[in-house]
Amino acid sequence: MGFSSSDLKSDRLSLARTISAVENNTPAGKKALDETFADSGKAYLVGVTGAPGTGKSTLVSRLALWLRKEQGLTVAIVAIDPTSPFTGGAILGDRVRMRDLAGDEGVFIRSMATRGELGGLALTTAGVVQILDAAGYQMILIETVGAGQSEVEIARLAHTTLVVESPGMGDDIQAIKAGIMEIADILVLNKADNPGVENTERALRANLELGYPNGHNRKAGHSEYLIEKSENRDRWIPPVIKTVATRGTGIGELCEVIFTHKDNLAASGRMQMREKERLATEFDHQLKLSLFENWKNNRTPQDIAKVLEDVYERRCSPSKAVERLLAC
Ligand SMILES: Nc1nc2c(ncn2[C@@H]2O[C@H](COP(=O)(O)OP(=O)(O)OP(=O)(O)O)[C@@H](O)[C@H]2O)c(=O)[nH]1
Ligand SMILES: [Mg+2]
Repeated sequence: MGFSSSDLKSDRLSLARTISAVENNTPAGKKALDETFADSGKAYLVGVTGAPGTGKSTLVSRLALWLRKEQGLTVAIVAIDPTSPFTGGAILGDRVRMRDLAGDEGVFIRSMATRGELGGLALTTAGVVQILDAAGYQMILIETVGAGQSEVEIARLAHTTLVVESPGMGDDIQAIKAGIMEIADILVLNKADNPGVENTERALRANLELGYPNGHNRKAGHSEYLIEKSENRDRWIPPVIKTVATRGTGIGELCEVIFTHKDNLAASGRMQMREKERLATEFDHQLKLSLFENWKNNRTPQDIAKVLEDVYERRCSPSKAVERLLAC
């Protein structure tokens, strides 16, 4: 079975099947990744992360609508683990009706379950995104619930990462608590219709000022963003954009800032750098995976059980145990 990118473009069913094959890491999935690689690398990837219930799905749906209707771009949405107990995990925001997006050939929506398999979620997501990219989707929006290392890895996949925050959870900024502020290219303060928005905004800006003490205001169209002048090059400072995703307020401005960030990445040469880093990371993951699988295939479970027993009995440290196994 061949997996040409043109098949993926014309046939949504074959696209869905190929994505499943990639998710399940089947031989067909691997083949599809090899065969479509040359056609990928064209899409612009936007990561959307943040604490549960901050309105990520609603925001993603609005962004998709805006990019589709105002910019005429084709859009794919990848929602990772949309089964948050917080909201029951709808892929699309509840106010954005399915009919607004579904049935539109230019939009493809896919959810993925988190899995603990080796190689990890970031690698699987990279694969799925590559397939969508090769199928010709111009913008790919990736939603993850901010909960740790895997979000950071997925954010590295994206060109622009939005960290979504919302007011009304006390004075705590959830993104700071979750340790995901650092990965933000743009901070979205959603639910700006809720009380406490000024406090949250102030706290976010204060936190930013700590990280970027020499920021300078810049204007891009109607929106403001900041650049820190450093010796070698300008440093992008994450702007804070207020939105009410349920009503679609602030979405135009947010899209404008995403494109400003995109231009900034391209002009500064960081776009190419990010791409290279991303591919190098993927290469690294694949190398580790292959080496591990090859190695493990040449050992019997008994070999491994035997050294593990020594570890359990504390006769041998885990690293010594590995050394021993590698030597035999
Ligand atoms: N008042 C208000 N409610 C909003 C806004 N955006 C989203 N919501 C509501 O917040 C709830 C959660 O929205 P979701 O979009 O599912 O949030 P999420 O971050 O994707 O949630 P998880 O994927 O479960 O982490 C829903 O009931 C939305 O209608 C907003 O701007 N204002
Ligand atoms: Mg969601």
